Amino acid sequence: DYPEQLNAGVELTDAMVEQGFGDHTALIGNGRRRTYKELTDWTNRIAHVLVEDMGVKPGNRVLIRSANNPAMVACWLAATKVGAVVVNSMPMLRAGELSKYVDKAQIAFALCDTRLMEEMEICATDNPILKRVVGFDGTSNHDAELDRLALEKPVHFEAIKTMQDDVALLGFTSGSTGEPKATMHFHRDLLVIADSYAKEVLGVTPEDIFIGSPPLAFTFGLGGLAIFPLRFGAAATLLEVASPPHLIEIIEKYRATVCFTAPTAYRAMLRAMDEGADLSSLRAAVSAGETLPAPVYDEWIAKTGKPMLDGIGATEMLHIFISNRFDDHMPSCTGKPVTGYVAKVIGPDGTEVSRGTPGRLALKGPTGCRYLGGQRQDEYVQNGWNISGDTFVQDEDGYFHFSARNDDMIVSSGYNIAGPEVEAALLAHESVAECAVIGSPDPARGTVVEAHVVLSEGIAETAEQAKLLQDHVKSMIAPYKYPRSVIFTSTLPKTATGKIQRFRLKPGGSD
Ligand code: 3SK
Repeated sequence: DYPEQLNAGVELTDAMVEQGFGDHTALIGNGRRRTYKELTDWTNRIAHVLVEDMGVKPGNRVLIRSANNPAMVACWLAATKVGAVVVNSMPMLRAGELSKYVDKAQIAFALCDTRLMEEMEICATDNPILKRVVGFDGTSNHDAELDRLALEKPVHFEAIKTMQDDVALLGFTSGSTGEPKATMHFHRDLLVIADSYAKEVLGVTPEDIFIGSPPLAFTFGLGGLAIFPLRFGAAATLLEVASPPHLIEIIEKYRATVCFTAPTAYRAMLRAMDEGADLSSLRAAVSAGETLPAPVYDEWIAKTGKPMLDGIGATEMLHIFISNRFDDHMPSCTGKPVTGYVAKVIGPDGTEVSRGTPGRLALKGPTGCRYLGGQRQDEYVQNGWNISGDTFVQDEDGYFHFSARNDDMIVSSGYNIAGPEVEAALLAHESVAECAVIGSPDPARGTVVEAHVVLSEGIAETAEQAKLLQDHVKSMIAPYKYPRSVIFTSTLPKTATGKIQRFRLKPGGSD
């Protein structure tokens, strides 16, 4: 139960100070610690800038472009306090990708880390609807326009009295088509995920120190690295570079207790433990975003004595809705629904299938899918059930086991990559006649992006040509989406009507 009048930004800052957490560490990042009181004052100053200098009004969409750092969290909270609708974006996005966000969400304002301004400015030039872009200093040296303006503002701000079901966040997700879609989430939703999953499954306490790799622009990261710690008076450690070695170094340095990352990073942690790394401070290791291989789960228990908590969520549902528990877990199993959520497995006709039979996962709960603009809403929500893009099996005891994704999404090292988007980038190169992109199994990353390419006549199939195409993709779309494997071929498998049969390119996928 939440009051009708509710502002999630206020609940995660001012309300925490009022509850006595003012002197507790809230954020650690870029070599500094900030208490809840400092974070609250910081967000209030930025809120003044948003309203008084930028002219942001309740309901306006504000894009935030940054790597994970305290300044990004402060900007997000401040924009939430002024009743704006925040659109967080990944730092790697190119101008063309940002333009799609701006167009789809009708974004008029942007706050951008000055180190990432180049592509933002190209986007602003191409999109007159984006009327004001203000830079902030992600290193928190207060050396940018937003910081200079904020320093002159008072630390008190009368937050906008939003209602619990006012939209606070637009989470973008690229479906199988690579076309980004925005999912709307209310102020209430931002708190529900903490009060359900984080409380029930993780049992967060003010002594916890969170760490992890998912971008705050991905709702997995926003929940795990900002909302969950701030809701319970705990601390969040924010890493701009979250490569496994850095993650390990910072876990050791701050004695982090709760980690959110993907199996690839946990595998690196296991190897680091063999070399003497001390990760004993971790009491909770949450794995999501890609399938957790049983050997990683087994080895983690053997080395730490604690289970790795596998879970599944979706941007449409905001966060994790099925999870293992500390006292109820097994390998190759995603667990049971989080408190407040109900799940079932359905067949093609929408009715529940019998236990042990694979089918589509359907969910109901306190959060749910609301696509901006409504397109595809009827596909995702049917008869009040959210139909996820995953195939699951529910066993006789009620546990859910992942089988496969239903669409063309490739999940590589925790990143969701839409194959068609990579294909479009490849096809934009003059040397590419045809191509098909698939996910290919990889021992280190789980899956990698693999491009099957038919070259234009006269172009040689060389390693240099493959490298050229990889660089070309990196220059067009976020570099993590580039095909790590490029296979040249003279033809692609097709149906009689000429549709490329990607499944036939996958291992064991021939007829
Ligand atoms: O499982 C996922 O991919 C996910 C998506 C959004 C939020 C949280 C999670 C775990």
